[in-house]
Amino acid sequence: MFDVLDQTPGKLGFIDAHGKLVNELPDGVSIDWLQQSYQHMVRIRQLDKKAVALQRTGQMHTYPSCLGQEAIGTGIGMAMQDADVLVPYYRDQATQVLRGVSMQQILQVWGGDERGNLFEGAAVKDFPNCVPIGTQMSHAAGIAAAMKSRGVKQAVVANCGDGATSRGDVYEALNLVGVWQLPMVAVINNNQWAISVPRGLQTATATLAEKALAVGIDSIQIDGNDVVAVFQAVRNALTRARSGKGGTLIEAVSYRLSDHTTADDATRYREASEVSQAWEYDPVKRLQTYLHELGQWTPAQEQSLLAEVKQSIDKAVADYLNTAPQAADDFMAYVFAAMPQPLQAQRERLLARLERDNAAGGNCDDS
Ligand SMILES: Cc1ncc(C[n+]2csc(CCOP(=O)(O)OP(=O)(O)O)c2C)c(N)n1
Repeated sequence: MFDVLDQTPGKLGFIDAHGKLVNELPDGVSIDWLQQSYQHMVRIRQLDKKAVALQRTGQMHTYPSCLGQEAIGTGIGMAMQDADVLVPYYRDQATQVLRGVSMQQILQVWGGDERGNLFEGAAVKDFPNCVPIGTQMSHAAGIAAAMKSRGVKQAVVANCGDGATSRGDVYEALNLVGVWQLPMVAVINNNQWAISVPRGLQTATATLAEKALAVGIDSIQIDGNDVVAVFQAVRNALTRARSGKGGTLIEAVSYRLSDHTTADDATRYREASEVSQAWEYDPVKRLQTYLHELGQWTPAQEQSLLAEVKQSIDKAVADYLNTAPQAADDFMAYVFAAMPQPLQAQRERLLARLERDNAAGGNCDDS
């Protein structure tokens, strides 16, 4: 069962689990690039830890951790251009922050405040977080179709988990990408588990990348814990997509080191030995080891990075906790350009009821 994280021959990788170079680094991957990517992965790991702590102390709703997936999100974000569009799933925090979404906005979304999904201040035009499994793939194919019909040199990146590949939406989207040659890069974050369902019970194929054969698009399986492999595969796929050569499916092999969400307890269905084995493939540690052995990352640099990251996360948390609550009727505001009459009537009833409850001292009257 747990054999997919080893170095499968043919899987694209540059820096292995021990922090050793196994392939020549691609163009554009300098020491500075590696240090930036490393720093970002550390930032996201710390943000993730803080989000879980906020949930445990009643200051955050259900949160999907991206622990162990930092290289996937970072590699994608480093490869995308501003004009490209990200259609994320709920473990894409690392890409979103690289795309200009603030850490406060990330916390806001998972704190139940949809205004975090407006991404105010971000230069890019990405899509909001998607919780229904796999639906973002169809949205992305639609956006890619619009780009193609407008003749613009842009591409879409959409991500999903391994479990999502068992959903019709994902096949339908990929089929469209193939038949219409759409500029879309689909990344499967294969973290081995769909809540308690292991990868082996999701699908009978040997790899998830080979699902691309059925729809006639290019595909590649990569080491999803190697930020360089993710960057190189996504950058190549984006270049192909922007130049009219169609879509690519990338299977990024990784492992979910956390519970599925803060509402889950993975110890009920997963062996501790499997998780500790997976930690040996930690994407953050391997890049640190590589840089350290080159003399390009010191304990002093690590300390100052952690101090700087702590300061920026503390500020994001304070801003998140101090944000005035969202208006109660806000959730009705974004679906229709002009609110239909029945919804307008419901909105008025809601507002009248809140006014009544407030006048009664905040007691909710369910009658
Ligand atoms: C359409 C739909 N069905 C079911 C769910 C409940 N659900 C939430 S996460 C999840 C598993 C997803 O697994 P995977 O695609 O592998 O992504 P991962 O969470 O492991 O990253 C399910 C079934 C949902 N959110 N949407």
